[in-house]
Amino acid sequence: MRIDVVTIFPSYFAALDLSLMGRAQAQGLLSVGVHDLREWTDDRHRTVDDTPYGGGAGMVMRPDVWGRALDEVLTAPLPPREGTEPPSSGPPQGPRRVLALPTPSGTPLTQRMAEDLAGADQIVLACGRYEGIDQRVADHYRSEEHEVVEFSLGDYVLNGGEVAALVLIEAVGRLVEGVVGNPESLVEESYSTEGLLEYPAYTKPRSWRGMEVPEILLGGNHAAIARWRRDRSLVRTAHRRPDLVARLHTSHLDIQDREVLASAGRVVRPRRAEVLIRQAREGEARAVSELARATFPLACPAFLTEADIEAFAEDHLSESEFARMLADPDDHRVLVAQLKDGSQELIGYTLTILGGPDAMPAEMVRRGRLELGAAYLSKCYVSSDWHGSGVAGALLERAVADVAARGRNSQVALGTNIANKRARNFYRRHGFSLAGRRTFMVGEVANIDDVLVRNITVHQP
Ligand code: JFE
Repeated sequence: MRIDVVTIFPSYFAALDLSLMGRAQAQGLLSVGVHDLREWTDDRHRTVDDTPYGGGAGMVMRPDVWGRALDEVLTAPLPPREGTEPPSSGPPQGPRRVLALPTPSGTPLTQRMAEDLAGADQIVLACGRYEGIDQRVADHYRSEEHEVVEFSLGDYVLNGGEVAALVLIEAVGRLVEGVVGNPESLVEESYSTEGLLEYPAYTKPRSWRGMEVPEILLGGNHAAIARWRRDRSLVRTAHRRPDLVARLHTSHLDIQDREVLASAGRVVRPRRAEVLIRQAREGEARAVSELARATFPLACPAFLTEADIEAFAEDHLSESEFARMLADPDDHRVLVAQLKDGSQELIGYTLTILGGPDAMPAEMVRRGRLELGAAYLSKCYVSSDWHGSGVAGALLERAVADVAARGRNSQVALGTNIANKRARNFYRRHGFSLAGRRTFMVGEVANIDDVLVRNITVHQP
């Protein structure tokens, strides 16, 4: 590939003789020509700028000087492309020459653009200074023979195009075949990591200034390491680049991906949303009761009648019952997941009972292998519109962390109907294991639950 740069500061480009770019030039993979724009001036003072038509601050670069420079550079003969035969039929194909103009008002340079530009035969970079180059220059060269790209690096203002040109040359240059010695290190971009930020990297020493390399990276469990790295990528992306989360292909995200994103406040299914997981406030008894009544029937076994369900809701899920619990945050922890949109809708909640000898239903304590004083996760529900979003897993982890932070309990226990396979898998994935069974009556019918427990100090998400 041939790269030509036109600038009033050729010395900026000395950096291209170093490192990878220098070696690529020595090997003939890249050929870079740097030209001083002032060679194409025609006055004693070698003038390249003038005052702007229409008034305003600063100076603008003259199109006539640029036109003479670019005509010459864009028509210079290029060596024939390696490994390609000229087409035996059809119109003769000229080389692909791209004129690239750095400007703060250009299209932000992306990896995708760099990949595309790596297929050009020649890239000519026209580096402006002052307030930029007369617009007619870009407009003139946009034609059959030339592609013109006006690009920026991002939303900040530089003093001229030189630094942006160096960035483009490096981003494109390393994609040219042979420039990067180990092509594997080009980017590990599969369709599943596409659009995510990189996970953090660590090397020796293992302990540095009191900071340890994450334990998981020291073991040989490659699947666990891959999962951990993916979680770190997801959390970073959610926090630092919400714009990237908004463009993720949600079909490439598994349920744990969704849970990790939801925990970081970004729900991607069934529709993208921002979500806040927080403790319920005292004034919210009505809203939480409504959510509880709407979600409770979803998890009820089929043999329960509507009357049974209604009676249960009346006794346990009423506004006054939640008002009582919300007034007692020492023993009753209610977390809610709330949409951060105009609706402010509550879409999920957990209820955990921490304290006292009667935290746990009596039949669970008798039947299960529970430590006395385990916290009881009584409810973990998400409204049906948001099933599969990851919100339930995010709520559950937050509820367990909340119990851990209170410091009174070493376990969290819960009961889930033996027929509910999805719930069992969900809790297993979150570190719960079977501790026993319990039977209790709902109206006339016996209901059998698995009793599941998780030790809150062991498993960290
Ligand atoms: C030039 C300048 C104020 C230009 C025309 C040429 N991402 C990015 N930021 N800044 C640039 C690119 C850039 C590129 C080329 C440039 C800045 N300037 C300075 C200053 C307004 C301008 O508008 C001249």
